[in-house]
Amino acid sequence: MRAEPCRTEQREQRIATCPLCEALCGVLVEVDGRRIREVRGDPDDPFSRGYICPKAAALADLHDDPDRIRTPLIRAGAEWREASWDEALERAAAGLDRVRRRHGRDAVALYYGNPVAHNLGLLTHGLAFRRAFGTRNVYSASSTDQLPQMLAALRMFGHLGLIPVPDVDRTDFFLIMGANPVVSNGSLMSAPDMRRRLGGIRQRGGRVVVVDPRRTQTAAVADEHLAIRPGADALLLAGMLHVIATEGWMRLGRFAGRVKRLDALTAFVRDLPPERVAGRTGIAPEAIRRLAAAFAHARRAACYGRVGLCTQRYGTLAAWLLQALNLVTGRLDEVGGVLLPTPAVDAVGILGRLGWRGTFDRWRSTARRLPEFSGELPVAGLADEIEHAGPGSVRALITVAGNPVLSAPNGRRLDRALGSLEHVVAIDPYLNETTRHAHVLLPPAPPLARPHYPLALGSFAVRNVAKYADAVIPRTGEQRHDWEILVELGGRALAPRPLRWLVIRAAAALRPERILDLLLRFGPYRLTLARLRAAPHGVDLGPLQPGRVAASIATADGRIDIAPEDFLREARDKLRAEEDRGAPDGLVLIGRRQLRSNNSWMHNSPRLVKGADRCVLLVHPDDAAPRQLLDGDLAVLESEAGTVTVAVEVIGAIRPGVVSLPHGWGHDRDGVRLRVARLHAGVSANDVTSERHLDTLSGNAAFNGLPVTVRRRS
Ligand SMILES: Nc1nc2c(c(=O)[nH]1)N[C@H]1C(S)=C(S)[C@@H](COP(=O)(O)OP(=O)(O)OC[C@H]3O[C@@H](n4cnc5c(=O)[nH]c(N)nc54)[C@H](O)[C@@H]3O)O[C@H]1N2
Ligand SMILES: Nc1nc2c(c(=O)[nH]1)N[C@H]1C(S)=C(S)[C@@H](COP(=O)(O)OP(=O)(O)OC[C@H]3O[C@@H](n4cnc5c(=O)[nH]c(N)nc54)[C@H](O)[C@@H]3O)O[C@H]1N2
Ligand code: SF4
Ligand SMILES: [Mo]
Repeated sequence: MRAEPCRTEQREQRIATCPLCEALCGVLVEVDGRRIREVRGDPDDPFSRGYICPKAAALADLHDDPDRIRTPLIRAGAEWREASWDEALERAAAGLDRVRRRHGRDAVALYYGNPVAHNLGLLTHGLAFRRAFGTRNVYSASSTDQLPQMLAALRMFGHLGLIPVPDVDRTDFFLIMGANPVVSNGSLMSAPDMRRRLGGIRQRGGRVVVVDPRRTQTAAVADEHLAIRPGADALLLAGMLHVIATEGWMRLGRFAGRVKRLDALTAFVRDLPPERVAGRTGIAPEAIRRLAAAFAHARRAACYGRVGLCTQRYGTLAAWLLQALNLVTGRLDEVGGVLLPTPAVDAVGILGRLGWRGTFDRWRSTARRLPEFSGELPVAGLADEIEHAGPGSVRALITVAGNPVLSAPNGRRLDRALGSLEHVVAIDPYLNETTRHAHVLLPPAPPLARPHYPLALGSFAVRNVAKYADAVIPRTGEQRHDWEILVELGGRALAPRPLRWLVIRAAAALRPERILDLLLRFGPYRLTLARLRAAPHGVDLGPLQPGRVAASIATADGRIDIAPEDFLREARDKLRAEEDRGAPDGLVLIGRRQLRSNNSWMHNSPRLVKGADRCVLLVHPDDAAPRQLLDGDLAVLESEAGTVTVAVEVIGAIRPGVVSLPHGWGHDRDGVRLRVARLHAGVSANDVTSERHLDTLSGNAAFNGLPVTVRRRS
């Protein structure tokens, strides 16, 4: 924020950015002393222009939530007691030190959750913290999310952060696969007010096509909806590429001469015509041909995929073929296609220049042999790493802004495994399903108490904008920022005793704002923090520029690999067999997001959870009838991994054979201190998802397309 001139009574208005999701909406926060009175959209924000979603107002609930933990807690048995920062940090560090000495470095695991991406201090200090522990057991929400897109980027472009964003405001044909941005507000595509932007495409005479097993809120405002069978996106894309290759519609545009192994790709798709993939995809051959032609011939077109595309068995193959489609139709790096932003701090570019372009499969996890990526392991294997109890097993865990008990596949099993650990430290503002297993809970200052700059997400925004906000209500002397906790904890646990305070002081002197200022100065616009402070609504840096992808290709030979060997092998060995399998004969489960919910952690906001319970299973009438299920009935949803009992909503807007349950619910476990959320507990979708049902290449969780049964609860 920067003090605004307008001042009414005690109230003051501060300008900030909502830190809850990737849309980066500008907000005006009215404060009264240390209280938040109101949060509104900032009409002068050049990016969001006043748009906010209902979650912004809930920032006030978050700030004032009596259940938000304000003092460090130490657990003794089932009891918690408040402790000073010094005692809690000392206890937390001593336990980590003990486990490291007894069982080695890898015995301490780290888990970084989704809010890390929205937290400046965790971004500036989190990587060093992780490095300092030197453990191979690093986990994050990435392996329940975008890992397939990262791996495809690494293999094709040589850098796992090189994920181009759709140029929504200038495209004429927007193909959306496995994403529901009208509800999620966009991901790896920061674009506030998606409804307006999609409307803009249609007003320009363009088309929006959504590929999704459910007729989502995004599909409802699109020109066409193709209700694909879950898990078949790679085959659909292969069918489209077949048409484009055989019709001779391929054009590489600026990448002609810089693409290798195109013949291998065309050879692969040659015998996957629409007629062959129609059965498994559930999409008629004529519709696939029509889609391929429309995409190839539109003046400007962009294909975009997200969580639904990634979290399936062939997520990496789908992410690869999606980018191949953009590339062979000349959409990559062109206006109205998919482009790379030029953010004021080019985090992806800086990491690349420092040699950190990402790695894959340098080692495998001990128990499950899941592949490493960029020093991390897939979280689907974490329970096994704890439970195998042999050499190298995990004995301690640090969670930072994560709730894997509700967010990782087979959370029930992980829940049990966490209970067996010798030492757990949680850096989190809530005592929830995961952090209840902590021995020490270290609560950070709330979001509006910290400065905000989208260090990571600027690289995925649909327009170049720079925006910095100071803390709306600065933290008190008693509160600690996340990054300060990392510095103190890391220093105490790892630095040799005589050097400890020196290390901590030196690291603490590198404040996130100072680092940011430096990065801005060396950035493409030579900005400074002072300059951004003087323009609190944000600085518009213009539309995305073509040519950035071409300039950023980081492969050894400078060429794009359009048919990476290991992808092609997997596609030949497994995906082809899939195509012959046809439709699954029973029901399959998919997930969904909800506007008034944010993964697992906003359900303690009274204004967000009010109204009808939202944790319901969507079932098509054709599937409900034979099971004698009526709207509102309780059903037992069961998979190989587990069972939940949940109310059903019978609805036509989902493909027959598919049922949908949102994740992030299930707040009625013992020891959870979320009084509002408990009243709207719901069930956890991840008590049903399986830690064995993974993307075959990357080990990413395959939440979607999981075989399940549904029966009426007797
Ligand atoms: N079935 C199913 N499961 C899914 C998904 C799905 O689509 N279906 N989606 C997956 C995806 S995409 C994601 S990203 C993951 C998310 O998975 P996670 O990141 O593990 O979980 P979140 O629900 O985001 O929990 C965030 C945690 O951070 C805490 N927190 C919030 N803000 C801060 C902060 O500023 N500092 C600190 N220290 N803590 C904070 C909250 O209290 C909460 O405990 O879930 C995944 N799980
Ligand atoms: N309100 C709200 N906003 C959020 C979040 C939230 O929890 N609530 N979470 C944030 C996070 S962490 C993320 S990563 C983003 C995610 O952003 P999105 O990817 O837009 O999120 P989802 O709504 O999960 O969309 C996934 C879609 O994929 C569909 N789907 C499922 N299986 C398949 C399949 O096999 N093929 C295809 N083609 N589609 C399939 C689902 O029906 C669903 O509509 O949202 C972010 N924004
Ligand atoms: S869409 Fe909602 S949650 Fe996301 S940044 Fe905007 S106001 Fe915040
Ligand atoms: Mo996510």
